[in-house]
Amino acid sequence: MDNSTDGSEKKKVVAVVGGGLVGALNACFFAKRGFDVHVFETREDIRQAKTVKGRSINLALSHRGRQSLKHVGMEEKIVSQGIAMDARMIHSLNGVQSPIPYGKKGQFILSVDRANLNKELLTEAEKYANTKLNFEHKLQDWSAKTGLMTFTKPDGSKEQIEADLIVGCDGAFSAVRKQFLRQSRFNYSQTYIPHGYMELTMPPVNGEFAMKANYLHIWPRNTFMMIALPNLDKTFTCTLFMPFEEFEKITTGNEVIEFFQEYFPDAIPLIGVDSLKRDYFRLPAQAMVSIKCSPYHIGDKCVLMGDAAHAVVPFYGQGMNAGFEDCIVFDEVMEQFNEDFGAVLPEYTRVRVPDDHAIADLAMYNYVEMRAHVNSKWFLFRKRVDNLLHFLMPNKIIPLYTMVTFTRTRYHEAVARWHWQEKVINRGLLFGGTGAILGGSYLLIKYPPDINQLCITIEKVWNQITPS
Ligand code: FAD
Ligand code: EGU
Repeated sequence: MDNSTDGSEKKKVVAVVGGGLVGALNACFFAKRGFDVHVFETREDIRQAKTVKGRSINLALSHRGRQSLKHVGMEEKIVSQGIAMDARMIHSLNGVQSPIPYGKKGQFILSVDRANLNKELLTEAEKYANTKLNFEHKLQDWSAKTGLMTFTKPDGSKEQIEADLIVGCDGAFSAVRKQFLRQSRFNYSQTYIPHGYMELTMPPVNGEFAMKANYLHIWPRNTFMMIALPNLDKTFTCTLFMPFEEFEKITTGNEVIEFFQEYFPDAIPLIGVDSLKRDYFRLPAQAMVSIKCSPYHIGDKCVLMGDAAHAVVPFYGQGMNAGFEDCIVFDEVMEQFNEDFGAVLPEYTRVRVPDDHAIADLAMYNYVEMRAHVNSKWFLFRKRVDNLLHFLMPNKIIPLYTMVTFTRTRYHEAVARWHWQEKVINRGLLFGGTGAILGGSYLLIKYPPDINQLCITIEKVWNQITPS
């Protein structure tokens, strides 16, 4: 970059630690502002790697994530490589499948391939002349006083690098965050949930998707749950969630089949008996952790974003979306405070912490809720009641997942509004119920209704609560 024209000093150096989803996207945001951007990533370049190891194969991308991609001109490209999911498909134990739309026509979430998304974002970051990607650079330590970072390389050698701003996007087990733990007044909490997850692949049948493609398939069975998202190669990636204790109880191929026979019988022929017996033992179940901390910054030197700042359990499909939204929020604060890091960093912490903590709490709440009493009947019932209330009072009652998934309503405001709605609904049920019975009877006697009009209204309501 040539900054000599405006007479100001050299553009500042921003070190983005972590070239995962949030790090790669963030590099684009900083590069777009003209900073000298250096990305440091432990792994080799995944665009050249033969196999990409890592968490979860596909992810649900929704509005917040898309808006963020749009800021760097990547929305269209990523959306075109995703598969739209217009509804959930709820699988009952007896094999019946019931769709529950996410919203109106044209409201959908996308199933995207994690590795592909990461590759595209790295390639986009690299298009800026002022960006340099450094692979096989593992941050080992850094000094909060001087900002000097130490990286180790695969051959064991070390490299020391300085930057004006360090952006920690190095995931849930962040090395950047280690220095924060030594600061006074830094709050930190982490919780591992008793559940683990395991991914299983459902192959195509005669070259076609084994189940309906444009759905997020869900098998809700209280303690046990499975979900499946479609991939471009016409496979589904099924994710089985259950307590580690239960994972460990199953030790033979036949026990795997018996377990599926009891809880997910319709999935057995689709995954295939032999692959099921094999794949279950290929990798151990993976852990899930929820991490909250604050503040997100140290002075004018360092800031945390993405999972490094807030790992959430995946029970709202929002981890990446929230991390992507972090990038927009930071960019907005940068605009507001003229890229003055000393002012930007505290303001970013101030505005973002309440929202990230809110989504972490919501995801944990939904985990507890689903495990406690969500079977397929309850899931269908709750979503239909939500949709009915929204249909009757479209401006007053908006389902929580709608605010979370399809708007950029601040997460903490969505939670506050949800609490308010629940209050209104409960009062409505109490007073409205009694009032409706009394008032309704009076009106029915005084003004006998036109039976045809009544039937049309009842039919509309009925259509809302019963499956098509
Ligand atoms: P990561 O993706 O973890 O990337 C961190 C990067 O930093 C990695 O590349 C790593 O190699 C690198 N790194 C680590 N340490 C160092 C170091 N010391 N030096 C240099 N580099 C380092 N989110 C959604 O929005 N929708 C979903 O449907 C969804 N489903 C999920 C399902 C499961 C089972 C799980 C576990 C998570 C899911 N998530 C989902 C959450 C999502 O995966 C994360 O929120 C997202 O990956 C966070 O991105 P990140 O870049 O912050 O961290
Ligand atoms: C979990 C793991 C359905 C991908 C939460 C819904 C998820 C995803 C839901 C994973 C559920 C649960 C929502 C979306 C999404 C639902 C949501 C969960 C994607 C409340 C790859 N969740 N997920 N809620 O409403 O808002 O459909 O691993 F089963 S997308 Cl747990 Cl919208």
